[in-house]
Amino acid sequence: METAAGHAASAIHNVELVRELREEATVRARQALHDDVTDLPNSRGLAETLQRPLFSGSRLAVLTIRIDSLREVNETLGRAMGDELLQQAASRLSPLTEAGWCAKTATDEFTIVVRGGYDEAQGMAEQVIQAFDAPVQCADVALAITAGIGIVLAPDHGRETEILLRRASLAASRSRVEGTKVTTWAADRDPYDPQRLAIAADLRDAIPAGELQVHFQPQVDIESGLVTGAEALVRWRHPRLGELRPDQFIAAAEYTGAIDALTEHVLSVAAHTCAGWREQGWDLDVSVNLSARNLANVTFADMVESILDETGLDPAALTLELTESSIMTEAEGAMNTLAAIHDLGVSLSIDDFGTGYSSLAHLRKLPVSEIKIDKSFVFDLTTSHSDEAIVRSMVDLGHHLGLTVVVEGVETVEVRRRLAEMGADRIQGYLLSRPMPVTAFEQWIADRPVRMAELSTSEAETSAADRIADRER
Ligand code: G
Ligand code: G
Ligand code: MN
Repeated sequence: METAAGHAASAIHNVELVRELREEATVRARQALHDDVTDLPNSRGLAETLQRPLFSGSRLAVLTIRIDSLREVNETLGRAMGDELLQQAASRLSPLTEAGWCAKTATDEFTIVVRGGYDEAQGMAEQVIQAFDAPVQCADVALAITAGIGIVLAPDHGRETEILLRRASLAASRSRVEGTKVTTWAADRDPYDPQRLAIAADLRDAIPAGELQVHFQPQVDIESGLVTGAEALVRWRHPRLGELRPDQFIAAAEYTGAIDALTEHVLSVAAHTCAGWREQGWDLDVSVNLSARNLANVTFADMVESILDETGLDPAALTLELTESSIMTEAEGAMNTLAAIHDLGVSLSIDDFGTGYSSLAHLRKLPVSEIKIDKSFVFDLTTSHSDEAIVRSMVDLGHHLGLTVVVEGVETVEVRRRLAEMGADRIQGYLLSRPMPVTAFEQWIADRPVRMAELSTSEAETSAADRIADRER
């Protein structure tokens, strides 16, 4: 009897012991997978969550958000305030995605994962920026949260959480270094990346192998709605790595010297394609991106000239785009090349305008006829007073200098409307279309108003206006 009672008692005791142990194990497991300060999953917790979707090859966008202001808050207001800042940041970030998909992956870093690719990543980055728009209230202090965002895409940039997190974090640091809000990880800019060297080596054979393709993104006259031309954008169908975007290989092309052949290829495809459009009566222009290295090549202008000869393209229909920084760096030789291009009757455009340091005085000296306002100023045009003021003054500045003002990154009807009010000349952006292969471009254009060689302008304008009104209705 006594032993039975004793057994019963120790059985109860054991049950409790087991329960306590189990609870403690759960707490420990939770701690191992969670961050103390915010109670969000840590990198190990995130790795567990992502294991299955990554294994099955799901497309995921991973955004690492580095809180730049944390350090200053810790140092000036103390750790407790820093923790408070992180908790508030966590409560703004975690509702943006699925439960468990927002993690605290380092002392000053959060990581958000969403399903999808580049566009979903950009969309989420915008939501993050908005979430941090208003300062957080910690005790009695309003603290601004400043952050840099780094993006990686799975499976393109990696299939393991550890690699993805490292790359996203690297991209987030670049955002801070370069003063951009959002940076997508790029193989050719990752100093630790073995793939970068492979890409550089593969590039030499890519052109003869026909792996480089040229996509076209339309540009439209903002007033008439007429399609006026397209920007040619290179794509690389890598046999093993899939479709690569220019930011994954242009830098490699520059340092291996393959950029000359690459530019020649893109230019020749673009010129040939555009000449074909013009033959069928479409009065379209084409823009091609150059890199700084191209200008340093003394035979570059000759190459452009022979492509014009071969394709029969009117030089006035060709625009070459250069970034501000590429014009500024290669000083001497660049100026000669620019002058020679200008003498051919080819137009020059300053790409990503507003992101470099070209002085007004310098701009005046260049044979430039167009500026392209960088998309980073355009995305928040209707919500940010400073972006709106910047774009407005860039439009005015361009017009004062007698330049055509093109605005890229136009994604919404509201932005287009605002730009029309500001008097911008032409727009390009996802609102019209993404860059597309030439066949898709020609289909796209088939049911839109195109600037025609024969058609009188007023006739074309009427049909364009009607169509735009129809679309907006
Ligand atoms: O869509 P998108 O990813 O194509 O372009 C990314 C960047 O790559 C842009 O800044 C664009 O200027 C650049 N780019 C696209 N095509 C070319 C090209 O043929 N040559 C050079 N030098 N840059 C390009
Ligand atoms: O730097 P450059 O102007 O050449 O950039 C062209 C790049 O901009 C290409 O990568 C193209 O895909 C991208 N792009 C064009 N329009 C839009 C847009 O409306 N939104 C976004 N996010 N990117 C755009
Ligand atoms: Mn461009």
